[in-house]
Amino acid sequence: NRHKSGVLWFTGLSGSGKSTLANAMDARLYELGVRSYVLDGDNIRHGLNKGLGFGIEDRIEKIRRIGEVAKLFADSGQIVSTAFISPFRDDREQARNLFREGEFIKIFVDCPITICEKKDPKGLYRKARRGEIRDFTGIDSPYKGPSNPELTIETYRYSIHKAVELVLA
Ligand code: GGZ
Repeated sequence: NRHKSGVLWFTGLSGSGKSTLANAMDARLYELGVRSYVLDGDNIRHGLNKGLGFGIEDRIEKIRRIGEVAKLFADSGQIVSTAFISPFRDDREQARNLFREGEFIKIFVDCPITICEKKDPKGLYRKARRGEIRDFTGIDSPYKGPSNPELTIETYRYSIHKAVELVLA
């Protein structure tokens, strides 16, 4: 069962729904017989990116590594979904440059910060507002929205099911 390989590069704020959408997409691809894998904080932070934090230099290095690992997964014939804030354009473009035309699909997971902040499941926005966490994306660290995403999903408008269908299409 041969299929295309490549990367679905989800980018967006903390709490915008990147991991949720990437994991739902992964489940859908599995149903379709497509080999896929998700890279997100859960499987990357404590290993590959251990010791790297949220300052600008560290974020750049984290995204560089994720691009390289995503490339290996794509080389192995899989669709890899990456779910990291990846706040900077240059870093996302550097990742894109590792792939052939059409193999890198950047998906802007678009959710207003007011909504992300209202949900705040881990209480991180609250801590950032109080100054208990520094360099928090959208509060005191920048997020540069993509100017040329292949796709934008306004997650606050859609069910997860609908969002998955939009990505699949
Ligand atoms: C942003 C932070 C920070 C700071 C901890 N800034 O909602 P979450 O918890 O699960 O998603 C956020 C996650 C972001 O990690 P990434 O690897 O995606 O970021 S980046 O691509 O910019 O390197 C949040 C948590 O880590 N978190 N501190 N200061 N998010």
